[in-house]
Amino acid sequence: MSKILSARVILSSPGRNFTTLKIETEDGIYGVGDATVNGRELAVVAYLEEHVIPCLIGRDAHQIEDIWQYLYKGAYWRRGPITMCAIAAVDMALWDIKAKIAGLPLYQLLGGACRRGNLVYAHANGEDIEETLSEAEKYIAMGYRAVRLQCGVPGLKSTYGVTSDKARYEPAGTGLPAENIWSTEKYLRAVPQLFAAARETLGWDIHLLHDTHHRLTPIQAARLAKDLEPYRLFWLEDAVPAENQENFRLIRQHSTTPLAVGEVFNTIWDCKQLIEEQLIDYIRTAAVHAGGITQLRKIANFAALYNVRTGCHGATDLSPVTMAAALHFGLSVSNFGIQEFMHHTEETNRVFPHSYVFEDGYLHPGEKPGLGVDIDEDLARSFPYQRAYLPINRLEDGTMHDW
Ligand code: GCO
Ligand code: MG
Repeated sequence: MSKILSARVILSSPGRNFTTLKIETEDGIYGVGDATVNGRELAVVAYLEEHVIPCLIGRDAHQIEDIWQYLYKGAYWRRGPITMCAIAAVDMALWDIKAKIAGLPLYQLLGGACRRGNLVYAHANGEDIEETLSEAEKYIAMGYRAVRLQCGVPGLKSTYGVTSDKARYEPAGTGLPAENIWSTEKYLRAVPQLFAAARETLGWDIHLLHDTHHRLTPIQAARLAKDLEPYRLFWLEDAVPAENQENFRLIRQHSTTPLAVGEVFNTIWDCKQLIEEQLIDYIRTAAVHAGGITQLRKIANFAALYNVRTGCHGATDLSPVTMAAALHFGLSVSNFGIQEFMHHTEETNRVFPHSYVFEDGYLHPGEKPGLGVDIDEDLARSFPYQRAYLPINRLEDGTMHDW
């Protein structure tokens, strides 16, 4: 028994906003969990402070599964990003505590390492093909074996995944949501040209990925997947919005380009049909948005039955705590696929000191007991929360579109 003595939420903005939960036990051990929902941070703060934390005090921190079920079933109002993110933060913090008590890095408790490290992919982007490929070459020179390519679209002022100042891609901004203009036709013409040039310049030894960011209809996505087939992508991500899981059937019928989806999913139910019908190849659910390590393990085990592999979301709005959770989880599951790795800012890394290390294209969680990531609360306080929103997207005629 290791009684939970207290829990608190730390909201800070070291380079961008992060919501972090810290749970302390009566033996003086603490664990941390990420609770960040980009653009809706305060909703999770209120959910945790008003509704979850009062129910945690006095419980046995070791009873991770029971506490998960208590928060999930006990709320009656199941699922959704805010609820599942709050549960996720508790779950991560409790695994951190359990592993610290055991004196082991978390992956050892989850079954031990299945491989030397987690293959990761970097983000290369540019205004045009040339710039994108020269960015990719920089990552390859750093040792990356997989790179996601996102490129400006001729005729569009901006698009998802492309920065104008060559800084780290960070879509959330202060002020009201920025408005972008989108044309699917222009995009569909540009992407195959990018990948044709990429294979010519970068060769075939590097894994290439692309994110469509939920912007196509099923038949448009089928066409893109087919057009990209000759370039042998590692995956095509979020080809269509996935509320309707059946949409992926049409893409599948037309192409062998591997498909990935799931960064906005909250539970195993969001991907049940996609996995069962083998409509996807990679499931991208993240510890923070899909109920923590406890539920990710269930999703991975279920996915393994259908040869679907993992590919956890790892954008910069997921804190180093989520990255650590993903790395321990990834190392311990047999059907690991790849891990997204966008570098956090210097400020973020200082507020969240961590033991994970990049080497030769792989990330390893390190050998520190627990998750191997901490939060410097004093430093966090020096970066106060700033309201920020993700952009919205409109078609050229003004129609609201998926961002
Ligand atoms: C990715 C994602 C991100 C999201 C971001 C939203 O593949 O990394 O699509 O870039 O847009 O996490 O908050
Ligand atoms: Mg994505």
